[in-house]
Amino acid sequence: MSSAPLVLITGASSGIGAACATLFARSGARLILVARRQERLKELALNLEQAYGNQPYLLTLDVRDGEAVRRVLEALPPEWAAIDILINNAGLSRGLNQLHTGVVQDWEEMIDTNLKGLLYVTRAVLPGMVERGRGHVVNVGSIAGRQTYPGGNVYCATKAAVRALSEGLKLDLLGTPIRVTEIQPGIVETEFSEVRFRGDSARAAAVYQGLTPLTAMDVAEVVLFATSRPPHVNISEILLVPTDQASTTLVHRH
Ligand code: NDP
Ligand code: 8X3
Repeated sequence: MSSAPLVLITGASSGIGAACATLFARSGARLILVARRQERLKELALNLEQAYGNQPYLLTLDVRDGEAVRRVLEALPPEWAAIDILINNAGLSRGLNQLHTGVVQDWEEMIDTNLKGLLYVTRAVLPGMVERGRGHVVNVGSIAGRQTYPGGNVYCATKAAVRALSEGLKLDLLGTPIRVTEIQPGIVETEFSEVRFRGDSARAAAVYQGLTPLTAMDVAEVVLFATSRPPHVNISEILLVPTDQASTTLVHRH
């Protein structure tokens, strides 16, 4: 890989994606940043420019729109087309309902974003990596993909699917130099719970109360580590949790 890898990050407008953008910019990478909120991306780009002289390429894109994803990524200017590292991070949860009281629209949103969105982006980027004989796909899964928790039903299912897809990618890419890593965080304090509880800040804050959660930077550091190993080393998966978290349901609150 060249000294300035080209890194595409989905969900870069907030949380783990924004932290990855910051760390990769600091490490000298060139960045393509994807999210729906253009203003957020512009604000981040300004910060990266001021801090590191980094000028990312911004894509205001909804990963659920498969046709748009294909069109926009196919039309990348040549100097932005040879993506070395794809970080499939865009994702969300909606609600914490029991399945039998679940909201179908919430299910659609989680499946369309966490699962189908990841597939659309990967399908658009991966052929170029295979053709060039280099590349690294990082999928942001979750502890929730390994262990379901009450009310997590569909969200956990999407993350279990991310796990299966990461494994499938590794199998399909065997014999190529392309690497595949799945990062599985536990509780990370980001906008995740605000989104899950649709702006109910008190309920969102309660998720992180009395424990020391991971920060988005903690996760980004692991992503940077996994993607900076020598070419013969593939970090297949990493589960990282706060010291205060033993499982999805067992958390120590002070
Ligand atoms: P945030 O809500 O802070 O960030 C989510 C990011 O995803 C935002 O940048 C958002 O941007 C983007 N996004 C959501 N939907 C779409 C879409 N349709 N198209 C493009 N971008 C989209 O949460 P996190 O940083 O915590 O979440 C990042 C990933 O980490 C998710 O996959 C999440 O499931 C996973 N994760 C989070 C954990 C946590 O505890 N926080 C733990 C384990 C995994 P915009 O709204 O501008 O489009
Ligand atoms: C996000 C972490 O435990 O809230 O994937 O599902 S959890």
